[in-house]
Amino acid sequence: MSGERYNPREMEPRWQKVWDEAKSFVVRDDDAREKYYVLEMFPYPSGRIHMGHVRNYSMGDVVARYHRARGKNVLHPMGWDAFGMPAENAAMERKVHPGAWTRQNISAMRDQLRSMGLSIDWTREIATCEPQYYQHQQALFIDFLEAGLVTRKKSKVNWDPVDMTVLANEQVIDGRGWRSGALVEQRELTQWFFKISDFAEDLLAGLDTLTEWPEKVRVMQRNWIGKSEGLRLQFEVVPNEKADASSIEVFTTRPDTIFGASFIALSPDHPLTAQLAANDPALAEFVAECRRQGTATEAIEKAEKKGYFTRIHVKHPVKPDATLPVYVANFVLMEYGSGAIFGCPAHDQRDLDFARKYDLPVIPVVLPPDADPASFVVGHEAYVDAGNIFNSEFLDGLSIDDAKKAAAAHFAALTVDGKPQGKVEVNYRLRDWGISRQRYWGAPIPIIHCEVCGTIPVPKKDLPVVLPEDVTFDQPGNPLDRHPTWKHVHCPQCGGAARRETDTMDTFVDSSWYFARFTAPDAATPTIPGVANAWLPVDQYIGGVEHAILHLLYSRFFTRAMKATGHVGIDEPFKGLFTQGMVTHETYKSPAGDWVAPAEVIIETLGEDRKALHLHSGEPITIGSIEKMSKSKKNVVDPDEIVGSYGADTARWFMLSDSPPERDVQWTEAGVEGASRFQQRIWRLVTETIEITKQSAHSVRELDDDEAKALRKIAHRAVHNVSQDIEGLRFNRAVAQIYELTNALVRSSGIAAVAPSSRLSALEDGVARLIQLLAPMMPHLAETCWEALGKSGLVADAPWPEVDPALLVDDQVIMPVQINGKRRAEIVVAKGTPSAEVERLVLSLDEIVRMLDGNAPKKIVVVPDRIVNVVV
Ligand code: ANZ
Ligand code: ZN
Repeated sequence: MSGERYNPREMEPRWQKVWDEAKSFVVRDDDAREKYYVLEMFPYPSGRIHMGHVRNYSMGDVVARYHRARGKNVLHPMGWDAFGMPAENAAMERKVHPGAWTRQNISAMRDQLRSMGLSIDWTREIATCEPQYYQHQQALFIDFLEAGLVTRKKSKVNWDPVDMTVLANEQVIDGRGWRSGALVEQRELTQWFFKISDFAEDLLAGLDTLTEWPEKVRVMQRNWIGKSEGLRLQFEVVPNEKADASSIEVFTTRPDTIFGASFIALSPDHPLTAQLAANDPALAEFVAECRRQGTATEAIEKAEKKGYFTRIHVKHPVKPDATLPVYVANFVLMEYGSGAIFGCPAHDQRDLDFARKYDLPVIPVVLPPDADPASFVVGHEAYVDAGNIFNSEFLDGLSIDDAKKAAAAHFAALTVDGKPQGKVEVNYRLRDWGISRQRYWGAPIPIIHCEVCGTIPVPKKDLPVVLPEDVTFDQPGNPLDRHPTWKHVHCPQCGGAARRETDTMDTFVDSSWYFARFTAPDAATPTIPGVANAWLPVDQYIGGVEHAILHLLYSRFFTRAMKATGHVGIDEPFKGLFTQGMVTHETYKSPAGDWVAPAEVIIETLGEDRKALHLHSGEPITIGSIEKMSKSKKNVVDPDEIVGSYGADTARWFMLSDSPPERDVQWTEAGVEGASRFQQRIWRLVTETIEITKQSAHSVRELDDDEAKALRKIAHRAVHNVSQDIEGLRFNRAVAQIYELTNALVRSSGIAAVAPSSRLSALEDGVARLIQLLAPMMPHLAETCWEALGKSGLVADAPWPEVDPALLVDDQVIMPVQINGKRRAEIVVAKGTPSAEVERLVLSLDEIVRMLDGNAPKKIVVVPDRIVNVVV
């Protein structure tokens, strides 16, 4: 066997079959061992896996295999986020049914994932596009509706004119549809909403409990929820002919700046704006222009600040003789606060831009620390930081926080129009979640519209509401709506003619509870609460940071809503969250300026110089920057090809080894080759160890010599460190530890061959440990080695190696020896060696003897276990 190369192409499928037949990764609920649930974000079945998947699932698999070896009952499932637009686009472009396209992709990607040797319980596989899954989502919808967590309301929506569907605000990027790139329009539609805003405070408070989440994700969620505490403040309108309102209510978080107010601005959608526009065509035109700009928050924030002066005024609430002009402004949202603001240009950048444009006063009222009140002015930048209030009469000298309180108290005691002038209020940026989509390939919303009875939920016994198969995609719009029969039904309440809801659910709904479904994938109800509660929360969730806001927030909402409706007993779905970095690659361009795929490029290396040529034409290729792998730049490598030529273990190893998992990793040919060589090195070490064992079968084993003892220490330390690194998800460091152990073992295998009697057993033990440490990362190679070493059973089933704590203690220390402050030598001594002994050793060192030249040193200072200073 020695000398033969390890052949992953032969061994990998073999072990996959063995694991399958042994049902190694099938997990049971009634297992008494401690549970551990590890989950990677499930993939969209686009057709092929990419390197980002390889990285993501390799990490998850290390965690899963490690915890199994630690004796836990590990749930590690896989499924498909299978609804969504691309399937419908394929239907339109290629005349293939979305279901057929999706299922075919799932089958291809399942094969690819299986070829990676992932320790997944495939008996729990789910696809969100199957009625077996979405019928339970429909049941959840009905339960949420009955619990008051769903509403139907008319609302202005972002309409994607190309995809012909409603988009969530988050799906509008720079005023364009996230998928189509089309300019988004505003439309008013009746939509279904999940009342996520009911949970705003709870979702915010819950973030504090998620201590195993990256801080940056918690910050993003906190900002998204956007809690602000402020004041609703009434401004009395100066009597005029135009408006019949006698007061305007604004929402402000900065009542402390009230003495710096210089204008009022209304939203274009404010009722007073509408009233004024009725008699003011120029204003009406301004409002129309604002509407074209879009409702997406991002669009509003980026647009140039514009306003229209209504020619009405309000009384200044704290300067008796002053008034403030009232504008309509494009940056004031109707959906937030009261749809009106007061502007304080000195301390708000938006207000400042606006004031400069319309020549309004800029009155500073917050004085920066150390600034001189007589000379402080605001130029092009608003002052938004801390300071003390000035120019503000009864607020002068107070801190911002104290002034907020004082202003709130002041206005609470006054009245305008019979209402308190100021009322404290908490606002959230978080809006309700509109889930209606005018698409075919999604879960039908289980509702029936009856002219007599209204909107009636489909009775649960009639679930699932299944998508019809016979649909056409030859025109834009919703195929469900134009299907000849599907929507015509009888009302479940009165039996009269009625109409099915033809909207389907946002695909984010599908992914908001799949982690719970995995705990009972075949149950007749959405979950079996007892089972779900035993498995949940997910102990470690791993995925891309692009899902840091929406998917995670929706899942957190769903878990709360499922708790409210009795489906789970927990609040937070994911105890630990890890967001991995991306996979990058160099980019290549042909002389004509076209992107060239890495597979078509030959790199020639000459010293530091690298030259690229086209594989077929031999044309010179320009090597460009390193970018995230993407089809558009063609800088992708196909996992299938890598697995085909190097094997899955090599791909997995490289994905784990090269950078910290939260950072980007650059895919390089050299890196993969290094990983592949390492694989052969391990195999050589194993076969050589077996060889030595055979040859010394008859020699008597003696006690460990020093070399053997040192090797055992290295091996035990490696087990200890790799365990800690895997638990801390520092895979690259775990890999580095394994390299170190391998080097040590290779070194001593040479020595053991010469002196097997006192060293062989330490070598054998070290090699066995090495294989176990490798098993979560290179599982196929590890099984092959385990078998060759004559170990019983599968390494996948073997318990994680124990560490002897005695072998972890460092009982020797290296002490540097300095002469007159310069390091000249070092000594190795047992820990805790007394100073007198250390002195004796130092004075016998060759270097020291030479430098003292027969003289006695002036002084020797020994810092025990640390350092020795000799003064001459
Ligand atoms: C006066 C003021 C002075 C403000 C100042 C800020 C700074 P957050 O923290 O996000 O809640 N605002 C209120 N309603 C708004 C709306 N519907 N559309 C656009 N802006 C609105 O922001 C609250 C602040 O945003 C409020 O405090 C208000 O401006 C503005 F030096 O009031 B402020
Ligand atoms: Zn009816």
